[in-house]
Amino acid sequence: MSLSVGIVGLANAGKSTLFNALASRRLSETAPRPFTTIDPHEAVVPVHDEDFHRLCDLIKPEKCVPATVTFIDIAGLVKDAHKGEGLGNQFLGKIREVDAIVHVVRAFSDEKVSHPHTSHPVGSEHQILEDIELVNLELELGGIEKKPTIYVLNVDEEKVNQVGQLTKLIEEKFKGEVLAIAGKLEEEMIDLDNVEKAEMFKMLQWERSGLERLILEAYKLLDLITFYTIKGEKEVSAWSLKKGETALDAAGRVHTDFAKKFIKAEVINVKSLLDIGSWKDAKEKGRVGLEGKDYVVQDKDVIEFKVGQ
Ligand SMILES: Nc1nc2c(ncn2[C@@H]2O[C@H](COP(=O)(O)OP(=O)(O)OP(=O)(O)O)[C@@H](O)[C@H]2O)c(=O)[nH]1
Ligand SMILES: [Mg+2]
Repeated sequence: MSLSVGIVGLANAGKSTLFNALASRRLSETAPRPFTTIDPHEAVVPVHDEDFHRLCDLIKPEKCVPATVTFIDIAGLVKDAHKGEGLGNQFLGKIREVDAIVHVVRAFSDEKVSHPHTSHPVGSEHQILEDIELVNLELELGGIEKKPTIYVLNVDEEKVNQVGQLTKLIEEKFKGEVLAIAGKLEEEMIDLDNVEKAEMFKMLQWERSGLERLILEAYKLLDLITFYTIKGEKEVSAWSLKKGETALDAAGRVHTDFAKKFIKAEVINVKSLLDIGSWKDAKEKGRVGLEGKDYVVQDKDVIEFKVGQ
């Protein structure tokens, strides 16, 4: 299971720009005209996870498979999309199936990029709130049930740390999480290597990229946790699970057969395993727990499933 997130918003809000940044590739065309995106695009994005990287470094398997989030970029919505205006309506079906919505809101100023309808100054609070209302109304009229939503304010880079008030207002008014992200800058950073990126973050006084914040927020919003499996020296994998789900659910996530033939799960927290240094030592020290199918999986558990024939 990869968590799926649909990117919605008005035409020209910067959806494809954000999508490309997430995908680290320019999969969707972006342009300063509305309706640049016609066909929906999907990108499977690995979840950044320090512990997972450390676990891979420790085990050194042939393959490391991170947990992923699938993002779907669709055509921009316009007023009366539910009546068939514009293109976005055709793809609302895609949004029906996703676990969460990222609602991109234009908050950057750029005269070259037209806004599809507003009579307010672009970048003003009025325009931003009106845009959100309009898109939410179209989603509702288009028959999309209310889903967990992250509002992404697509801001100019110097505003990323300066929209606290507006963030609060939107959170209260629309009951969703709000993140300010400089979409264009994040897209431009696709071309930088990790050292250059780190320098850039330092200069901008960012702790982490907006994209990482976005994925973490999606995890939080959907109440997800991560667990890890180690398959001999072959494969270390990270998986997502809903908080409160059991060892049996986790087994089913890895393999339907694992759930059917589940006997026991050997479990250790990743930090303990990293401290101890090897599975064998951890077992000898009695630090690996033996759990039944009802065990509630904890965030960052490393699990070895014991299954029957
Ligand atoms: N200055 C500035 N321009 C941006 C930003 N984000 C996107 N743009 C520009 O705005 C234009 C529209 O961006 P897109 O990502 O194509 O917008 P979209 O929401 O996918 O648009 P449609 O597919 O037409 O609905 C492009 O020219 C982008 O380069 C930003 O943060 N700042
Ligand atoms: Mg687009």
